[in-house]
Amino acid sequence: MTATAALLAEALQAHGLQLRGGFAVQPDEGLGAVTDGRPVTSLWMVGVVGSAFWPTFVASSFYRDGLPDPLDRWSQSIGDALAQRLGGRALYPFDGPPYHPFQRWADRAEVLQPSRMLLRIHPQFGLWHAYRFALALPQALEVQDVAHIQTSANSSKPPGACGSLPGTPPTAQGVSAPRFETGLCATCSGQPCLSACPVGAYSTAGFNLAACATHLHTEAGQPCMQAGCQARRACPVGAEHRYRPEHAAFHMRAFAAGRGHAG
Ligand code: B12
Ligand code: SF4
Ligand code: SF4
Repeated sequence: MTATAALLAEALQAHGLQLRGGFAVQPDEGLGAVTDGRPVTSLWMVGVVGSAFWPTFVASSFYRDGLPDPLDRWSQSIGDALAQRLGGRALYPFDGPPYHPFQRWADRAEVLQPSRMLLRIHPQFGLWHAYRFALALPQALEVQDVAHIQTSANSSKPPGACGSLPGTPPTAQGVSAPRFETGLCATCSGQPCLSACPVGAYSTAGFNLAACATHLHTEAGQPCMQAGCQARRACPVGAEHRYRPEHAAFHMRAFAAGRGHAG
């Protein structure tokens, strides 16, 4: 593992965050230079898996200070400090519109697929993962870093409940997403996410945001508000990584209030 990857992995662990992967950036991708003028040559994705970060975040001043968007501000404090330490720039999923293409970047950084829920599905973590920031760095990404990150992320047994993942492991150049028609969702028995929403917000046609948002403000929507999206919870892949109720409720409150939806 290179010094950059080792430093990142250790620093993130202290916050309950995970180095999710990285990929080499081409000069024509518009990511520009870092502050001292060197070109950005690698992008490193940082995110959450399950509720691992929740206790650290809840213990932080950001959670308690009563100001808006505590999770975004917590993420910024960590991302900006790391970027400064490594001579790079931190990029955030909530900066926009226009937004940085985090899902497309994630596809290049680790083995993911699009899902019926439109979220990216991971063979081990299922739908229970999200991104907090990306670091655009002048340091080159080595194949050994990618191999190390992937080995760490896949150290426990994959679920296999909804089929196996046909993706290939990323290289330092990244991978394109495996085909949706042949992935975990295509082989999922009964596709329970599509029938679990009480107002049918998810279908093969996509996500009906208005139906969901309206429901969340009714009495009948309180189970979603308190325990998280029932459609997402119905997915059997990575079920052991489902968010804790208090963590899920935090995201649902932000989502229903139209104030971000960080996870
Ligand atoms: C706007 C936005 C929304 C909008 C619209 C989402 C949409 N699909 O269009 C709304 C408010 C509905 C929304 C809701 C949620 N979102 Co949202 N959202 C975003 C945000 C901020 C910007 C998306 C965007 O426009 N990107 C710009 C384009 C250029 O980037 P992109 O990588 O190409 O992304 C697009 C494609 O990947 C495409 N896409 C996604 N899946 C598929 C599948 C196929 C087959 C194809 C062809 C395309 C496609 O949709 C993306 C947007 O157009 C992203 C963060 C980010 N910066 O990307 C989070 C993000 C996508 N959301 C996220 C989450 C977790 C949610 C919620 C679950 C939050 C919650 N707790 O309720 C819900 C679930 C709704 C859903 N099923 O999509 C996560 C997804 C993580 C993951 N595992 O994939 C992200 C990445 C934020 C994060 N911090 O990690 N979201
Ligand atoms: S329940 Fe099945 S179809 Fe739905 S997201 Fe999970 S694996 Fe895909
Ligand atoms: S949060 Fe509730 S209403 Fe919204 S999509 Fe999920 S299950 Fe449906």
